[in-house]
Amino acid sequence: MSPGAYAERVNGQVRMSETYLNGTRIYFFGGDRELATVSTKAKMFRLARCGATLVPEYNPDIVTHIVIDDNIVSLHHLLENISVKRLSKVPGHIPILKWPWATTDNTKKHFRIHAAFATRRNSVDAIDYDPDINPIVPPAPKKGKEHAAPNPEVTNSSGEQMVGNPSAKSPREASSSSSRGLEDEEASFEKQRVSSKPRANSDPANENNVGEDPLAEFYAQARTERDQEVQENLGDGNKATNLHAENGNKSHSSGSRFLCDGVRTSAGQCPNQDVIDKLSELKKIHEQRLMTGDNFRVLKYSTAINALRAYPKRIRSTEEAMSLNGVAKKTAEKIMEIIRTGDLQRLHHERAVSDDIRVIELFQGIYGVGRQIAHRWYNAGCRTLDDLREGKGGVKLSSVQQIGLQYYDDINSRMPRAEAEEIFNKIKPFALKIDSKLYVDIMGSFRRGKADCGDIDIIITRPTDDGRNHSGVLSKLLKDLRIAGIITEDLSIPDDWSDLELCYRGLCRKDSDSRRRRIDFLVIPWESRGAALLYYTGDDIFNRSMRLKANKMGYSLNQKGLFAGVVRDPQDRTRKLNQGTNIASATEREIFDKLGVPWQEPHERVRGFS
Ligand code: DCT
Ligand code: MG
Repeated sequence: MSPGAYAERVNGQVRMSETYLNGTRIYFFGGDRELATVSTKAKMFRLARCGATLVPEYNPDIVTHIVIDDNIVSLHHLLENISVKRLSKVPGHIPILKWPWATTDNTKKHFRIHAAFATRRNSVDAIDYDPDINPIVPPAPKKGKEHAAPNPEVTNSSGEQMVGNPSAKSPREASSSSSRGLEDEEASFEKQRVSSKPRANSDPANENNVGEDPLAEFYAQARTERDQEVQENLGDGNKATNLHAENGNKSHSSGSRFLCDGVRTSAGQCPNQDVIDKLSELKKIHEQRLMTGDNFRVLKYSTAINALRAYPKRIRSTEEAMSLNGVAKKTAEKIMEIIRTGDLQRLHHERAVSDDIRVIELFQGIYGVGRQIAHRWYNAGCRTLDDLREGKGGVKLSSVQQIGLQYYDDINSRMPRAEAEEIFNKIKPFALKIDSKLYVDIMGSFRRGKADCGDIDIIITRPTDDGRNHSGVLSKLLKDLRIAGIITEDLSIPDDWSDLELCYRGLCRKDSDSRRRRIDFLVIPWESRGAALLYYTGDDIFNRSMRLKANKMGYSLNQKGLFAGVVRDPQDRTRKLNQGTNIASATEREIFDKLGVPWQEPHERVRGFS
């Protein structure tokens, strides 16, 4: 939903709880244009709760105030959004204010210090200066003397890969915001939410926001909206998809269908795959941008890509493209350009101006290198893999990154299915020799029947009916496989080898003449084997849909099981206040059943196209 549409919706629906913005007609710009982020929605919601009327589109004859999310929006960004060439073209009676202005009942008092752009402070003075209530503000520092405050969002390294840690991800995963755990997607969403909170007291003028999130009460509403939209994109909704639900959905939830509910009717390539490929590239470019501010584009293209994936026919017109969820006019025009010409000029332009992006992507192909590290190396002057090898600009690689660099091509190429099978067939007897009761199987794309595999995902567990378990098995197995020359390098090893739940990542090879291949061992407790099998089989989009459906039904699904009654901390949704009750985990089938999802064999669980 666009911010404008959300503004309209909020105007009609929100119950006013405070009145200090009564009579204002606010145009809010949170940096997003076609798809309103949770943060934007929450802020609009709050404005309306405090009495403001939200103006869906900037119109100087209507708007009384412009409020921007000052953490995200630059001057250029705002002007582009309101289609105005220069700031001076915004009439002087419309103050442009930073978000914190709206959060306290100080609206008149603080006009001047909340002015988003220094050059407009005077005009704001002219309209609203009231010596009784306007505080004396020290003059702005002279040009050249201003010290930029450190920006924690730029320097913050939380997005960086943890190298040599069990949670380190493959380069492929490192480049995506989602990570392996079913829980992680929500966690990453929530982290974004937390990081998008106004920083407590980040603005000295905002004396009332110390230590609390003024938006906390609005997130639940915004999250519900987000979930509805995600579901519309993942499920059949009102729009056509190439899915069908085999049995009527026995869902105890909203009665709508989820992507996981039906088997794909037409196997093979998506009819708009060429469009998806081009939009994916464009999305990747925006993801890689050094500066923040393009998040809304990333979201816009993600939504369009999801909608296209689920669309059963070749798109034929701009109108048809616009009928897809989340596809607005500009994106629809891009879709038609690709369909008509097989190309997208915008992509050429972006590639040309974005050499940094190409280099950063190249560096992210090194195992253990995330976006932040790649940026740091770029900023140190490195442009090629050889620059890194030579330590240009003082760049130093960790031992894992050195392995990633040494086997760059091997790690970044996919192996034929037969090779994965051959390697697995060598490994399995070593495991059974250690303990003949072990359950050892190959998961991921291999189990889904794909013709090529990015890595080998091996799951290990053991029944406990004889009073024994698989503690210590993995370290023995790896030792044997190293001696046999199958495991060649370790990338990330567990902390405590005796745990019943472990994750190991490394490199292996079929024989001494073969390429290195990525391999993961996932050791799991016997009782959670069904949930683990389900999760590690994927594909990731199918998993996401299962999890979303579970959430809608009030459950929580992860690789350990399906849980009922999980309570999350409302302030930090990544934190569970209790673990809930495990209601299904031993077999895949019981999880399907509890969720009312028709049983599907692994090869039928393909939802993505790549
Ligand atoms: N997975 C997931 N979400 C992710 C990543 C992984 O649900 N973001 C699950 C589904 C597949 C499984 O983990 C194994 O992951 P990968 O090996 O990364 O994927 P794959 O499907 O096996 O594909 P590839 O052939 O590229 O390894
Ligand atoms: Mg895999």
